[in-house]
Amino acid sequence: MTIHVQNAGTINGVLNLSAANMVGAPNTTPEPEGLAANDHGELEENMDVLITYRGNTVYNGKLSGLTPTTTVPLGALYHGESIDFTIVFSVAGTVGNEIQDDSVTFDLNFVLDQYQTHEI
Ligand SMILES: [Ca+2]
Repeated sequence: MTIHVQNAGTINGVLNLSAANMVGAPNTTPEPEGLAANDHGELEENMDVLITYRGNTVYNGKLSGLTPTTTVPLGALYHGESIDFTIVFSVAGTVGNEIQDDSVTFDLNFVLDQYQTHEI
């Protein structure tokens, strides 16, 4: 997905990302899962996330690794600037039945902190 962000203010900033309210659900279990007895929704543990900002990879890991306390520093967002950046969600072909019909919901939180001389 492409996300458009804009610093409509008059001060340069540094944009940070975190996730919150992540809830996975098993829903139905249409076919046996290796851990069917413990099916708790394994999608977030098996979904890969690649976040690229200004051509730089700023996060490359599991969706479950994005937590309210895991701040991903995206980078500078200068006053008056607007940019698009991408988040790619994917699941490796090696993942088995454990994610069938699983779902996950979450929020993405963006925080723009005022520019500090040492950060940009
Ligand atoms: Ca499951």
